[in-house]
Amino acid sequence: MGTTNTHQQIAQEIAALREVAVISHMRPDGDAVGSTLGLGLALQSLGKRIHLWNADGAAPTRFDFLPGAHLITAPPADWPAHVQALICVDCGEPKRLGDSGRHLIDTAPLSINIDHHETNTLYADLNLVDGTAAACACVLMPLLDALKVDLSRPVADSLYAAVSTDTGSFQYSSTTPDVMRLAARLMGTGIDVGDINRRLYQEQPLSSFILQREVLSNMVVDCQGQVVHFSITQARKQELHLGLEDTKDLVDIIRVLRGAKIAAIFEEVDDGLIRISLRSKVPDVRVNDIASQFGGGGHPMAAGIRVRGSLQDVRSAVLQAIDAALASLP
Ligand SMILES: [Mn+2]
Repeated sequence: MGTTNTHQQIAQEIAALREVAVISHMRPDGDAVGSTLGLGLALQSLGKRIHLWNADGAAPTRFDFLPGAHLITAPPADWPAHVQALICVDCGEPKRLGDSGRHLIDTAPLSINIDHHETNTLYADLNLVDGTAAACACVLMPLLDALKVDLSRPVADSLYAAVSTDTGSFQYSSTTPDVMRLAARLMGTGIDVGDINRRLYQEQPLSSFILQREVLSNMVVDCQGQVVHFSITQARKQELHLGLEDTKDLVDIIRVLRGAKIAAIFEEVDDGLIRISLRSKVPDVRVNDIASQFGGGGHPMAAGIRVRGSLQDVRSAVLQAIDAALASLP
């Protein structure tokens, strides 16, 4: 386990490299994709050769419009000898890189971890982690400054999408004055914020409506309205012709219920693997503490778990832990 380095130290190391790979966590969200592209394109503008990877082998369709999104591929099985470093973005622990990514981090000549997960395990040779930052892109920005990157519109597009998505369109309490100053600075490059927001939030495929209908019909309100949750089996997803990407932001549909403190989604992924998304709406209930009881992690207000077991068993165990957390509230 490493320690945290400064922006200047990391910038100095990166400045000396000619060819680097950037990888994010699997099932990438806007911050993962935006940070990958923002950093990648910035390094490219400094004359470096870049490789952009994630375990899914592409950016999710909804981020297709970001400049450079098509450059993202699956990581190779073995470390390419000519690449000098692996930079991980928005990834709290190696297993979230996927199997090849986890292997590559051990074989890369230099690994650099740039992240904002409070639970980050400082798994790389060099680590730049700020657990209080609203998005990984917020940690990247001072690094790009230290590298003397000339902020271009493509870089600003990506970083803006990253910050916007990780702050729930600047709605979460992580939206500090510094976040708004960063957003203003990105907007100052001339990016089209109206267009980015339309593409991010107002272009949903029909499958997402089918899923929303399913969620609204089957959500469960528990604990005198303090908990709202929804479960979906593998079989039901197949009946509805839903893909992996479709089930991403389900928890955001139910978390807006008035009076709910915790929202949870229980999704059967495959062969007895259950994925759980947890959201808290009150700072007193830290869902990353609940997630860590089941081997998961994340942020105090947003966390996740992947665990083996039956949907029923896993759900009742997690709901019990949520119950206990709520019962311990003052
Ligand atoms: Mn993030």
